[in-house]
Amino acid sequence: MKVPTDFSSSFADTVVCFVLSDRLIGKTAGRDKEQDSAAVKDRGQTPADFSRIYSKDLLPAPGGEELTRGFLQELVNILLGYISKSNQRSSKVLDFHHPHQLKEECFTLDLPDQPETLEQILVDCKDTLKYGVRTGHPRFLNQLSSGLDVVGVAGEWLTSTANTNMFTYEVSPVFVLMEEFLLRKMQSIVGWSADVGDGIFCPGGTISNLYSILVARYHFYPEVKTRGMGVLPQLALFTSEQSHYSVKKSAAVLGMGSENVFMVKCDESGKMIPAELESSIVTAEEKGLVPFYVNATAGTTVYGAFDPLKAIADICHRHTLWMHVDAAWGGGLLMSDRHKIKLAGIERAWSVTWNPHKMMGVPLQCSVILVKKRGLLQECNDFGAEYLFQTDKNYDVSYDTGDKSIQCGRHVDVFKLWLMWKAKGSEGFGSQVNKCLENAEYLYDQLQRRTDFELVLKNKPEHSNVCFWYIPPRLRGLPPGPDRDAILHQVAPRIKGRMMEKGSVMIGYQPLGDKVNFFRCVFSNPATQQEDVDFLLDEIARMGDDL
Ligand code: ABU
Repeated sequence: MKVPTDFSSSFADTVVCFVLSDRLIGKTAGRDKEQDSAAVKDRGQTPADFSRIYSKDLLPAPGGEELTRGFLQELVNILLGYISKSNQRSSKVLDFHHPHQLKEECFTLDLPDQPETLEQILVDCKDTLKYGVRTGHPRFLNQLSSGLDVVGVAGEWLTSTANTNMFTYEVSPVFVLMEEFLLRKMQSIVGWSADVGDGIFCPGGTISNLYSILVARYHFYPEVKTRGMGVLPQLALFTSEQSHYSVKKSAAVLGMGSENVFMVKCDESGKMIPAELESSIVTAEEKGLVPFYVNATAGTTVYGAFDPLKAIADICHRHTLWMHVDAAWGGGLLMSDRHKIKLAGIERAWSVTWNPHKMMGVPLQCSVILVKKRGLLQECNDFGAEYLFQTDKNYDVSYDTGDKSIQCGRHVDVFKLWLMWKAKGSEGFGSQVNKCLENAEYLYDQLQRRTDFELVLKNKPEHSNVCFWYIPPRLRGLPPGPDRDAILHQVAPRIKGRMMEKGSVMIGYQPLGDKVNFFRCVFSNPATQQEDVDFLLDEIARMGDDL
């Protein structure tokens, strides 16, 4: 929404106008004018009129403290309104618009040559939230990462305020120490002894998995760093057919070729079959390839399956292969005394991916690669840029950990996790995980009882993923087969589309193997309750009754 621009004056050459900004309050979604006025009175403050104030009037402008405070307080009000609404079930999960509608009717994406007022900037902030998706809403069940943790938000805001870079202790002393501490804590939870282990925070699970392949290759073939792939044999990697696509993508990125990733068969619940891994290794060798890396998944993306880590570790040990565990999704279960048994054997991995931004509800992004062999990340990736990693600094330069990374500049992802961990304790994270899995069990029980739904997997879910079909009335009498499947394939996307347009709930769907489109419900949001599960099933039935 565009606020008319008044370029006639700015704060610097006008009288400070400490009256409530009618234009801002009247023209934005969410709270109404009376609510905002009342909130202002409650605080005993009078906000600035931002219609003639520009960013240049804020700090570091001389005397800009009051305006900066007023501006940030307005922003806090906007965020608070958003957070409150996100927790109200009467609010929509999203206010869906097609891309052309958003561009033409809701938003001006054009960037101006002249500065716009802070009133406009605050309206833009409100509108950005208004037309986005409320991933913290209790009925957002679409993605593995969800939730809206207030302490996590505080951590992210503080991180941006500090606006620093993780590459050196020199510019990030506290965050570098926090990262080292958190990595060791997570290594000990994985089950590694204190004297081994290394790691780094990464921009997401795909990059963490890429690191695992990078260090594995370097471990076996350190010459690759300087001489390239031409001096290496044709390498083979192994992962299950239900694992994340990032393994293939990484093999492509790293010059090994996605076709040299062997997709190992899974059982009906989505777990890698160890005997199939063994025979894939033999097949690769017969083809003249050299196996070096196995990815086992702890919590597959669709079914939430846990590969048999001990059996896979035995095979890796026998063949001297690097064992990685992609626990991006399942790693959070390590925080739960009730559920960590599902990852038994992870301590035998040589590297582990674990995304606190998934099951632990930390704001995106927060992903970690843990590597058992200390120093390997540094050896594999360092180039010792002399302008950054000087060796003659006035402190212990082993804390300049940035050269372990394939990035130069690196965002501070650790602080929000550290702060949330302080605020919840390990037990708090454990309870959060338990609650999500209880929701999954409740959904599974409801699906078993209802005749209008069919479970994709008959067994109780191991993780918080529950996969199912809705069967519309006209399909209920039809025998299974291609005719029924052709119609059923269209049901989930059509119901999802209707639910998005209504804004009532969001849930994912996909086909998998020979199975036509089915819903995948995942719980990682601590706000979700059993009443939301009931609502989900009833809403799907309402939306799909005529299909
Ligand atoms: N990196 C996997 C995320 C997939 C999902 O949220 O559904």
